[in-house]
Amino acid sequence: MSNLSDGTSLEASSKNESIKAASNHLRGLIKEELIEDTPAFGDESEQLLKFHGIYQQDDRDRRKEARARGLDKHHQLMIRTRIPGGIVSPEAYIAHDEISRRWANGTLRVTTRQDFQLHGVLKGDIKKSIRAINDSLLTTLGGCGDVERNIMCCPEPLDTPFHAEVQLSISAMVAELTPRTRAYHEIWLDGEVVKSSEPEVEPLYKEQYLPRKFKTTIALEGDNCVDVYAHDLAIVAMKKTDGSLRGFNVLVGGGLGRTHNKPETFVAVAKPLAFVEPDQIVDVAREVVAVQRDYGDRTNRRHARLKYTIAERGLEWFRDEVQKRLPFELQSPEPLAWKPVDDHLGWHEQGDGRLYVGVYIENGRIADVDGVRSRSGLRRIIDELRPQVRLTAQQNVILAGIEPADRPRVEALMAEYGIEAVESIPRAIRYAMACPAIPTCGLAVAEAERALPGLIRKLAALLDELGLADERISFRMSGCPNGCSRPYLGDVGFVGTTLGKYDVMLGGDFDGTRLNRVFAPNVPITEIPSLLRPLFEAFKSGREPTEGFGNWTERVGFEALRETVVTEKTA
Ligand code: SRM
Ligand code: SF4
Repeated sequence: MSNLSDGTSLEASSKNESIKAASNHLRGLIKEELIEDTPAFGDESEQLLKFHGIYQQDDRDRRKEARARGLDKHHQLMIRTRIPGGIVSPEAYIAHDEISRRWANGTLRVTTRQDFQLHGVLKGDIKKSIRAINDSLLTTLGGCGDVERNIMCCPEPLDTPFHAEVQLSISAMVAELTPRTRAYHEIWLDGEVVKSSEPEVEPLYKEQYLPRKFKTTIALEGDNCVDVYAHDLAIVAMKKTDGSLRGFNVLVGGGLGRTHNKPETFVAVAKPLAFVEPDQIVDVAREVVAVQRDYGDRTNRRHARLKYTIAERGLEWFRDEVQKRLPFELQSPEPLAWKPVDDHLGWHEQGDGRLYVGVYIENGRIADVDGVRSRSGLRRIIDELRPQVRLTAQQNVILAGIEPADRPRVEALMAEYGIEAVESIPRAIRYAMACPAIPTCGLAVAEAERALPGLIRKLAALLDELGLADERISFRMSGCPNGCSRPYLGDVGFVGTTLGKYDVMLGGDFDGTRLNRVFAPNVPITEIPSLLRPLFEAFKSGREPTEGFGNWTERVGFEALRETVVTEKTA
C-alpha cells in the first residue's frame, strides 16, 4: 500500500489527495489541456485549477435547453482574484473592469471575503484574463484550493500607525503563507520552466498541500466587520492606550459549511486560543496552518476543516501542538468586546485630510442593471479621480483618498449613474447579503443573489410599515447550506433547501458573535414575509429599548416565537 506524506494510505485518502500528490506542485496537465481545442478541462485539472483561482462551472440557466438539443453543458470558468485586506489599486480595478467586459459576463462580483470574482470566462480567454490580472499586480494563485485563502482585514482606510502596523503584519503573513510553486508562472505567465538540479520545495504545503481550504481574517479591536467567528484562524489586532499595536488575540476553528442531513457536518464559531506579540503573529499563523496540515482529515473532505480537527482532538491539544513548534510562549487569550459592527458605508474622514466613501453594491454585483449603473459609474469615478479601492466583507466598495474638493464631483457622478447614497437605502437592504448561487454555482439547490432582491424589498416595506425601518437587522441568504454569505451569523438567515424554499434561521445577532438556528424549515420564499410579520410586531412591542432583533429572538426563545406565529395564523 503506498503512502502519502502524512502517513495516510493513498487508498484511504480522498481522491483529491492523490490528485494533489501526483500533480508536481499543482501542474498536473493544466498546461497541456489549456492548448487543446476543447471547451472544458478534464476532471483532475478541474480540481487543480482551483489552486490557481479558477473554478470550472457551467451556465445552469442553459442546461435544460442544452439537454433538449442534445448538446453538452455550456462550460465556463469563474476567476477569483485574491485581494489581501480587500485593497485594490485604481489600475487593478480598471484591469478587472476591462476583463469583465472583454472576456467575462460583463459584471464584477465583490465577494464576502474581499475578493473579486469574474464569471462566464471561456477556456480560450482564460490565459489572457489571468495575465491581465497579474499585469495589474494582483494574483489569483490561492484564490481557491486547499491552501491559505485570501487574508481578510477590516478595510477602513484610516491613516493611523495602528492601521499601518496591522497592514505590515498582513503583508508578512501573505508572503509566508502563499504557495511557492512556480507552476502558476509557468502555466499562465509563460514563465520559464526552470531546470534545476535542486527539486522545487513547498516548505509549508509539502507535496499535498492542506487537507482542505483554510481561511484567515484580521479584525481591528472592537469592530467585527470581517466576521471573525466564521474563520479557521481569526486574529484580532489589539491597541495600546496610545493607539499603537499591542498584539493580537488569536482564535481558531470557525467554519460555516455543513451538508443537509449529514449531522457529522456542522457549523462552528472560532474559539480563543492565545494572545501574541506583534512580531510573533507570522510564526503563529504558519504553525496553526502546519498543525492542520499534519492532523486534518485527509480521508473525508466533508470532515477536513480545522473545526473538525479541534472538535475531535480538543482545543487544549491543539494549543499544545502549536506551542511545541514555537520558540516563544503563547500567552492566554484576552477577553474580546465588540462595538456595533460598522459597514464603513457613506462619507468619512481618513485622518490625513482626505475622505473615503463606502458605496453600497447590492449582493456585491457590480453591474449595469436598469437605473443602477454601478459598473459604468464606478469606472468613470475611478478613471477620473483615481481613488484607491477597498472591498468590504459585506460585498461593498470603498473609494479612498478623495480630496474634500472632489466630493461634490463624486456625488454628482454617483447620482448620474444611479448609485444611491447610503442614507437613502433602506437599512434592511443595506445590511443584506446573498451568495451567487444559480446560475453559476454548481452546488446551489436554490436561488440566492437573484431571489433576495425581491424578498428583501418586501421585508424592508414591512419593517417600514411597522415603524421599524431604522432597525439594524441583518438578513443573509445562501443557495445551499455551505453558508457562503455567512447566513448562520446574521440576525436572520435564509438557507436554501430546494428551489424556492429556505430554512429560516433565527437567534443570531447583528454583530456576528452567535450562531443562529433553524426556526422554520423549508419555508416557501413567498411565505417568508408572513412568517416574519408577527415576529416583527412582537419585537416592536416586547423588546428592551436598545435590543436588536436577533438578541430579542434569542431572549424570548423559539417556543414563545412559535406561539406568536401560531396565534397570528389562527387569529
Ligand atoms: Fe463559498 C464553495 C462562492 C465565501 C463556504 N463558494 C463555493 C463555490 C466555489 C462553489 C463550488 O465549490 O463549486 C462558490 C462559487 C459560486 C459562484 O458561482 O461564484 C462559492 N464563497 C463564495 C462567495 C463568492 C460568496 C459570496 O457571496 O461572496 C465567497 C467567496 C469568498 C472568497 O473570496 O474567497 C464565498 N464560502 C464563503 C464563506 C464565507 C467566509 O468564508 O467568510 C463560507 C463559509 C465559511 C467557511 O468556509 O466555513 C463558504 N464555499 C463554502 C463551502 C463549504 C466549506 C465547508 O467547510 O464545508 C463550499 C463548498 C466546498 O468547499 O466544498 C463553498
Ligand atoms: Fe454556492 Fe452554496 Fe456557496 Fe451559495 S452557499 S455560493 S449556493 S456553495
